[in-house]
Amino acid sequence: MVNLSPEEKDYATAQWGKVDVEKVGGEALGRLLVVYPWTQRFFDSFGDLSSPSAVMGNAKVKAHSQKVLSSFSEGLAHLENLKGTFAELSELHCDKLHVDPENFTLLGNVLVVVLAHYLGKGFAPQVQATHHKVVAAVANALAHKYH
Ligand code: HEG
Repeated sequence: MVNLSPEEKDYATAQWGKVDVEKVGGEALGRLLVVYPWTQRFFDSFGDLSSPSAVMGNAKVKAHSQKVLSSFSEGLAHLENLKGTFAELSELHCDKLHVDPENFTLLGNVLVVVLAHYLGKGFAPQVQATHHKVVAAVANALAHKYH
């Protein structure tokens, strides 16, 4: 369970409802691959990732980010049971994909940066704190089945 007050929960859900998930998601995954280039190793079937503009324009990156972000939204709808919601995905990322869970934290942080960009002046410190709690809780849930 996430340690969010009822106000923070309402707030996180409401804010997320306003976000253009397609845009924010594509931007976040693309930026993860540019800012932390070693994360590209999981996506060697994605084609051209040779420059920031290649990454940001890569159709497979965009398509994959939609999967990631819709699953993230699913998490926001189940803040009371994140571990259950992400149990299968946690197993998949551990057993099949071998993704180091540190990467969930990196993606969460990039996502918060992208949200800051979109929310502009609305990104008050308490808003930032709320979003950080949510991404940290999702990262934690995704790492839960690792062994
Ligand atoms: Mg993961 C597949 C969700 C972070 C690497 N990821 C997937 C899928 C979902 C998902 C829903 C599709 C699963 C399926 O096909 O059944 N990923 C997801 C979330 C988050 C996350 C919610 C964090 C918020 N993933 C993540 C990170 C990496 C990664 C940080 C690596 C740096 N994911 C990864 C890879 C695949 C998926 C390599 C398989 C991609 C493919 O080949 O289609």
